[in-house]
Amino acid sequence: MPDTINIDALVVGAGVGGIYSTYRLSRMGLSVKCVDVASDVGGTWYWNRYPGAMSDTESYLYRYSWDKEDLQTYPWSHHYVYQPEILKYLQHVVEKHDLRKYMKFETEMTSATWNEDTQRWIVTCSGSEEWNISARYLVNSLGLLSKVHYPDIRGLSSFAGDLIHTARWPEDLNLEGRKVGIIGNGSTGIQVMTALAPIVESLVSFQRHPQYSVPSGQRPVTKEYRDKVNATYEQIWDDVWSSTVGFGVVESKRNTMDVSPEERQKAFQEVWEQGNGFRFMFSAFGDITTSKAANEEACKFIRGKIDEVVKYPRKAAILKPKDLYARRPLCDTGYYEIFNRENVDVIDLKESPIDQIVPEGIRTADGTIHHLDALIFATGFDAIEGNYMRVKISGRNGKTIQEHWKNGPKAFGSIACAGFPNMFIVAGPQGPFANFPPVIESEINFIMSCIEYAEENIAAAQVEEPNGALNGTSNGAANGTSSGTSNTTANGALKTNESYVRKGRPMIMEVSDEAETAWIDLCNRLIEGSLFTTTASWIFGQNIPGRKPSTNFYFGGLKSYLDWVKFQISNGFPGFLI
Ligand code: NA7
Repeated sequence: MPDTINIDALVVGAGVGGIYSTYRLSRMGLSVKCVDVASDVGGTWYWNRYPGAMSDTESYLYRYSWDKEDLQTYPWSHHYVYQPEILKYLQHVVEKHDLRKYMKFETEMTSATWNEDTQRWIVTCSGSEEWNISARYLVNSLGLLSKVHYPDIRGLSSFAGDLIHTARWPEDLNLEGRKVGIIGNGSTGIQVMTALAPIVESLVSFQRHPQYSVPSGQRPVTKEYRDKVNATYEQIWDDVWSSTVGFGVVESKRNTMDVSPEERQKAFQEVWEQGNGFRFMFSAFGDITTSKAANEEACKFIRGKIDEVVKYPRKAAILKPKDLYARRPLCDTGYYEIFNRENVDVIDLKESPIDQIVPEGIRTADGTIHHLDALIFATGFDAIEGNYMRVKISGRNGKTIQEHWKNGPKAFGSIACAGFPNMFIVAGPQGPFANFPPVIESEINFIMSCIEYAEENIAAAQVEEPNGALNGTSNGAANGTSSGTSNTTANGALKTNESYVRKGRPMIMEVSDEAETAWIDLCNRLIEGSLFTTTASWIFGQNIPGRKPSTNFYFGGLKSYLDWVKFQISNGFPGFLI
């Protein structure tokens, strides 16, 4: 039996969310550990190393807002950061704030069980060595887009060449001069295809639904541009916190059909030239995602661009989407252009579906065998709930997260679940549909407010302790009888908490069923009228065959989420049965 390590807080996952959670908890004076199954920090950016992997948020916003000095000084080379640069940035943050000492890699949480007697989470971890951890707080930052999804295609394991998922890209893989096939043309697929087209012998995209994509506007960052960003950073972040999608783009209120066709064309052309998917969807007009007529205008414009760019009419026809422009908006660095190359082709799976994967490649329903040396799956993720379903997390009365989420994943304010005391989720279900880094920061700030509230209330309760066992000082200097679990900090508050826990009356934060249900109802109401519901994607969990669609995001916008969080905090956390 491995020894049990007693700490205040365990963070699971060392990606963008896990790093910031570890920073906040350690600065609060709590004893904290962070585990990750990977061999280093990075989360999404540790795993997704495929060629062309890039964030589609402007670089100056694809970072933490809380280190003002770093915002001014840390370099970035392009308007959109590529994966190696993002990973380097995250490693830099960890080093700069000395967080590595709290982290343990190649360590996977296998179960987490709430213990009613001790009011603690008992977490088992496997990896290079087995660990049992007993923690008062469990902060899961397991990743929203993390569990890889392979579609169930007949014959998949029979393929004789290299079979690769984009999120598990082998470091030594060389595709130069090889015949490559790819399934999946979402954000990932279009990035990897654009990067591979010039180096492979042939590239065939096996495409089910074509997608709308617009130019990203990728280019190197000039000194003048960087100076301008630095000079206005305060304003930039203020604008993000008061925006809907947090992408640093203008969010128009103008209706598409209120302007003349010429003006409409001009507005679309302007955002097309500036680049960025979220800009195209939200800056020219304000009703692209809510009005079918408006949406059709955007569709017509992009289809026209595909016709202009792609010189082969057969390929252009396959690449032009027929459904609405209502998935997460994509942007690219020359995706449609690659189809002008002789070595790049696209197969319409609607016309001729994949019959089966065979050792030499893919056989489509028309009997053609497409010979391939390598087959890439850019087929996305079992998003949001995927990583939670494979861990046994048992809350109050032994109820598991699988049971709690049997009708779809749900979390109050995206951070906490009813029946799972003192457990928090970063980037859980029903978080704001907006730029991930500011969303993750906002959710963690909310989680930390909950924990701070609990900690402060322990201290207050001690003052009232009748038997005088504790000295009752507000800074929490304990009476020295702590069980010694706090070996990382001399901060008195920590020892006080430990003493209090030992007395059997720990402070806990637990969301009520009613509050959780009310949040889900609100999220359901907010998607009424949204065109996003008209297309099947991971946003509603529909990319996994057989899964019931569920409302996985809060579509009220980042600002309104933050206003709601402020209300929760300033009203003493009404959603919690404290
Ligand atoms: P996505 O956006 O979920 O895209 C997955 C792609 O894989 C999409 O084109 C799917 O086609 C395709 N797919 C999945 N299963 C199949 C089968 N069985 N046959 C053919 N094609 C299939 O994942 P990404 O990794 O691109 O992006 C995920 C998020 O990461 C993205 O939104 C960003 O936030 C970052 P379909 O459209 O379902 O026909």
